[in-house]
This record gives sequence, structure tokens and C-alpha cells, in this order.
Amino acid sequence: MPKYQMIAPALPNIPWQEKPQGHINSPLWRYTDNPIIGRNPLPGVARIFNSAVMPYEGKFVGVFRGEQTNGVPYIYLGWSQDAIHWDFEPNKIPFVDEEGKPFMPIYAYDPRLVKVEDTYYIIWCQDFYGAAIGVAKTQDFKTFVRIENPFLPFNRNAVLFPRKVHGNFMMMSRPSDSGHTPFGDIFISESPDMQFWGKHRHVMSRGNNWWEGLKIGGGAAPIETSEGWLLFYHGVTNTCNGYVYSIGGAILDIDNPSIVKYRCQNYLLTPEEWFEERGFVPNVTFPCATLHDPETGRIAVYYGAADSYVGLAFGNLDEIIDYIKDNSKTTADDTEIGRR
Ligand code: BMA
Repeated sequence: MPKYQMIAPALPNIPWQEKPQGHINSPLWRYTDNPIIGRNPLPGVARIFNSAVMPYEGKFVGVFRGEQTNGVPYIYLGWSQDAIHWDFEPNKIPFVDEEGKPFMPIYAYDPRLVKVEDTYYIIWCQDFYGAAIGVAKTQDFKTFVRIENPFLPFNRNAVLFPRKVHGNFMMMSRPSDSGHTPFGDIFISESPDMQFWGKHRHVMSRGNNWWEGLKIGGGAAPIETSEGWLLFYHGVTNTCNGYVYSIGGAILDIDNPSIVKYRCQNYLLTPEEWFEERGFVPNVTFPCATLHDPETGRIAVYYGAADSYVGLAFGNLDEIIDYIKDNSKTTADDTEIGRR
């Protein structure tokens, strides 16, 4: 009998591999054929990484950060039967604004994809006189309507919750500066309509543990579970040789997600494999999505690797939650409501 429950639609075709024998030090293990997306995945695009996927009509759809050969990142749509092998649409996603006119951000990166009720939302980072949050909605993956800038600059890593809480959309984000910011905590904001955001609260701070001492940012859309919202996020440390990005885990209160119930003091995954340690930006593992199946407790984590590849890791809900709880260390910044 599973110990904990996931509240989500069943996903019997989730990609999966069993835990290898002898695996230690983390409840996540890597897919043996990683990376799942290699270099030069389509004409004009040099690298795909930091990307998000979702089930759609029996198959899978994804929004992918494609670094063009001119160096500018943009978002591309991809389709897959198994969520491992992907076919990409050759053109950038053709957003339109709310009047139906074409809208093309100057750049767009680190997309997340979240379904709330009957609408899919893409959330990314784009220029708004500096790095800020972009949002668009679609119901058919043909028409993508961009919603005007939800937040002020500078901000990144916006992650929408998969359902409303107390009737409002909930979005995490990470206010920062416009460069390779050397600071950043996770905050949460509420909206009745995806247009107007308020009730901003602090969720959790950087600096708790060495591997996440510099900055943190939301990763995959949180998974609703019987213990709370399961969040995979990224944490960054600064070394004499540059930043290192690891994947962390926390569980947020189900009714008041600005309250952290448990926060794992150990990372769940850190750069160890060649495709994580070597690439355009070495030593980056950057989670942007999960697939998850409530019937089996299986979770597949999609993460960008070294700003060059997409990696896939697997874990089991019970083991992940127990690992986070057994190794939890929270501070007052984490456990308070985050309203000052
Ligand atoms: C962050 C973001 C991510 C990137 C990471 C490492 O600031 O720009 O897109 O993966 O840096 O370069």
C-alpha cells in the first residue's frame, strides 16, 4: 500500500525505469539513455534545455527552450508518443496578443507548461525592460494568446500551480536583477484572473544549505499530494569556478503554500554525469517539469543539463517524500506565512 497519495490524473504511459541496484544518496535516479535531447536538434537551433512537458490527448506535448544559432533563446513546441523521443515544430511558437496581433518577445527562455482547469499556460522569462515573466494560454496548441506582463521586472522562474487555491491562481516567482543574479528567494502571488496579481508572500529563502546558499528558484509545477505541494526547485552555490545548479525538494502547505512544511537539507540531484558537468554552462541541473502517475506513485523529472541538453530522472512518491521529511531542516523564513 502506498504511504502517500498524489492528487492528479492517472498517467499509465509515464516513461519509467526501475531504480538501479546499489543506488544511494538520493531518491532520484537517472534515465540510462540520458540526455534525451542532444545538440543541434533542429535547423537553426543549437541546443535544447530547460524545457517542460505535459500529457496531451494520449501522447505528450512540450515547450522547449531552443537556443538559436544566433545565440538568442526562444520557445519551440514538441510532440512525443513516449515522452522520451521528441519531434519539434520547426518554427518558434507564434504567439498573438489579446487583440489577435502577432506577438514575438525579443527573447524567451526557461518555459514551464501547466494546465489549470481546461487551459494550458506557458510561463517563461522574457525582456520587459529587463528580465521578467511572460505568460500565454492555449487550449489547442495551435493558438497561443499572450497575456500582458503579469509582474514587474526583474523576475524569473515563474511556476504556476496546477489548480487554484481558495479560488485564486497561484504563481511562484523569483524576484532578482537582470543579469546572472547573485541572489534570490522564492515568493508566491495570487490572481483571480491571471491578469492581476497580488497578496505577494515569501515562500523560502536561499542560504539554508551550502549547495543552495546563493539563490533558489521554482522548478517544476508543484505536485498535489496528501502531505502538501511537492516542489522540485533549483538551488545554486557559488564556487571559485562559478555557479553550480542542483535540484532540491520541499513540501508546501496545501492550503497556504507560502508555508514550507518540509525542506530537504540535501540536494536531490546535482551535476555528476558528463552532460550535466560539461556543456555551454557547466554544472547545471535545472528542473522545469514532472510527469507523474498517482496509481503507481511514479514521478519523472525533466531537467535542463549544462544549458545544452535535457535529462530525465525517476523517483517514487513515497521515497521522495520520506527522504525530504527524514532530512528536513527549515528556518523561520520557511515556516512563517511570509507576510511582513
Ligand atoms: C540562470 C538561467 C537558466 C540557466 C542558468 C545557468 O540564470 O538563465 O536559464 O540554465 O542560469 O546558466
